[in-house]
Amino acid sequence: MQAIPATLVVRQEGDLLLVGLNRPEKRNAINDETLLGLEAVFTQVPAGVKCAILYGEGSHFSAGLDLSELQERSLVDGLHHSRMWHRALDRIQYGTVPVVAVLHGACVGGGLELASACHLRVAEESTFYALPEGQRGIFVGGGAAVRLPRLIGAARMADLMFTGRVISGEEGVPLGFSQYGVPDGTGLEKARELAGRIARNAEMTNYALIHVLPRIADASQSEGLLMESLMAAIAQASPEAKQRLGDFLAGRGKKVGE
Ligand code: 1HE
Repeated sequence: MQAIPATLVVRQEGDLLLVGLNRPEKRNAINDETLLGLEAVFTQVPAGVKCAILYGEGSHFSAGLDLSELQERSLVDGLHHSRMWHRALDRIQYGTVPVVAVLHGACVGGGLELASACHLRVAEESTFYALPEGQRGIFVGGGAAVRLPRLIGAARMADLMFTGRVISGEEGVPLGFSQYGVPDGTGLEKARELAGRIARNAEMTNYALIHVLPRIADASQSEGLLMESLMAAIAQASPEAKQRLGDFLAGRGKKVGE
């Protein structure tokens, strides 16, 4: 198993796992070592962890792909490299725990691709989104062509790449880049609050949201509806669901919004 490189910091806080990109002097540009480290971290999430938070040390979330490693690559190497990104980011999207990303400063190129593989995004005001691939003469390769249109729409993604447009953290909330916009310096606190709520969900609910909901979104209507029924039947039959429903009916459960 790949060791955790110094370009990542990983620590457990109770049932939360905090994973920090830790290459601030290079604006958390993601080199192969960091990417393989992320794959390893999300492949071996310790037992007892119920939710993870991904953030960036320093003044930016991530400046994307480490461009210094790109120049030397052949066509075939480029293909394998992109597939390596897909494999690593799939470990995040389809792993064992929901992942909340905390964004600030640059969230560009591969940094935006990484954020898109997480399940929730909290953006501080300083956040800015861009896909400089368009200006660098390359194309996205870390899954953005699939994941980003589902968040912001294909036309908006194309605009970012055609024109080099930069979207601010605040603008990004209604556009779907993030679900939460927060003042600078408060992203981790908000993520901890959200992760704490997520960690209290029934395990089967979180599993369904990570693994089943995105597959339903990819499926035809009739297949999607069948998958929904199967998942609904499995979830409602679990002892945890029966307990939670019973608690509510006995007046012990929380009301909506509590
Ligand atoms: C880097 C990278 C990088 C910074 N690869 N080294 N991403 C980009 O095209 C974004 C390129 N970066 C920037 O536009 C700026 O660095 C930022 C706006 C993010 C930050 O600006 P600033 O003024 O805070 O930092 P800086 O002075 O530009 O950079 C500090 C150092 O980080 C400097 O190195 P130094 O040795 O001269 O100190 C930079 O070279 C280095 N650095 N960004 C390598 N990206 C799976 S495919 C995905 C394809 C992509 O992601 S393409 C988009 C790449």
